[in-house]
Amino acid sequence: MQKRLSLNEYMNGILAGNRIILSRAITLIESQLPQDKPLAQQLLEQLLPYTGNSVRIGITGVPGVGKSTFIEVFGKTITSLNKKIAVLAIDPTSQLTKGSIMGDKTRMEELAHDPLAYIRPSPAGSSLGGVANKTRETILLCEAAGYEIIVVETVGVGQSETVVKGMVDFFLLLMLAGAGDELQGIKRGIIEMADAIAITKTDGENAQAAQNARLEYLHALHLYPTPVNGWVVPVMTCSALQNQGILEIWQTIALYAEKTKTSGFWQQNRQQQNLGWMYDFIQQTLEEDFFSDPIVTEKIPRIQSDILAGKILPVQGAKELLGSVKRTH
Ligand SMILES: Nc1nc2c(ncn2[C@@H]2O[C@H](COP(=O)(O)OP(=O)(O)OP(=O)(O)O)[C@@H](O)[C@H]2O)c(=O)[nH]1
Ligand SMILES: [Mg+2]
Repeated sequence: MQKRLSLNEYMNGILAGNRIILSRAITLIESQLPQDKPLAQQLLEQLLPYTGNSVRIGITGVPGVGKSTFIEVFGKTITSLNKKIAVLAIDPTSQLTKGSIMGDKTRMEELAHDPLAYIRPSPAGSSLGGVANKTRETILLCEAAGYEIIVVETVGVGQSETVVKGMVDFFLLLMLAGAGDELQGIKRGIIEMADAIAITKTDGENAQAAQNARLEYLHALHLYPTPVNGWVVPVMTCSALQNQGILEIWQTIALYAEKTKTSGFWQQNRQQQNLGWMYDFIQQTLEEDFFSDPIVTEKIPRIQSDILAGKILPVQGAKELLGSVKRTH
């Protein structure tokens, strides 16, 4: 294992925008080792005053829609405006998209070498929907390191969208045109979460289909109630390949930030997200403590087989396990 730095070394390195130290700090907070937790916690607490000053953007879309390619071009657009961008790519580690990180490394090659950009693939771990456990903390570290725009990439296949929506300011849904789609298997709830829809790969033969799709999605969006923040969700078209429409998407996000900061929605949303974070943390901690309890670990195999054999009711098994844990909280 890599040697840990001191609290001050992490602090100073991050505040100076040192990417190597930032990476090491993220590794520290992602660590499952109990002895790492106090230092990780202290670091986050001390960095808190330097956090919060970014635009946090979630980007989602079905596998292959073009997320990584989009983020590469989007990222270059941001850095060409002389702004710093961090990309947190969730590695889905699922059978569905195995090896996507390898692909992403090559797809975001140019951005990866940009001194104003930082790309961090995170292991999805076992947490809900494959969103890395520590993505929220990682966002804070990146903010302290001076990243003004933070992108969280998630694969649009499951519950991960809800989780990511709960940690970003703006949620961008990438879609394809002309897939003869009933909204392409994107669940209704995800459309509802979007702050903008971008139809990507609007180039070549796809161009006309994209315009049609745009109208279709606009129509579909009319069926939803207007969002509480008063923002009218735009449907945009873009091509990452031809670098078209990407700057406009950034401008739309910047406009959203401006409007919602003025109205107060931006701040309210972050407050609510912080409450959500607390409740998630409680849930996670209780669950982790429970399943790492030695008595639980010992009893689980027997109770499982009793349930499989129909000897006891699932609730009975659960009660026995729950009852055998010493409460420490
Ligand atoms: N024509 C065209 N092709 C594109 C565009 N953007 C991406 N592609 C192609 O679409 C394919 C998938 O792109 P990715 O960026 O890997 O898509 P992804 O959504 O990140 O995929 P996963 O990581 O597997 O979920 C690649 O072959 C890209 O070259 C575009 O704007 N136009
Ligand atoms: Mg990708």
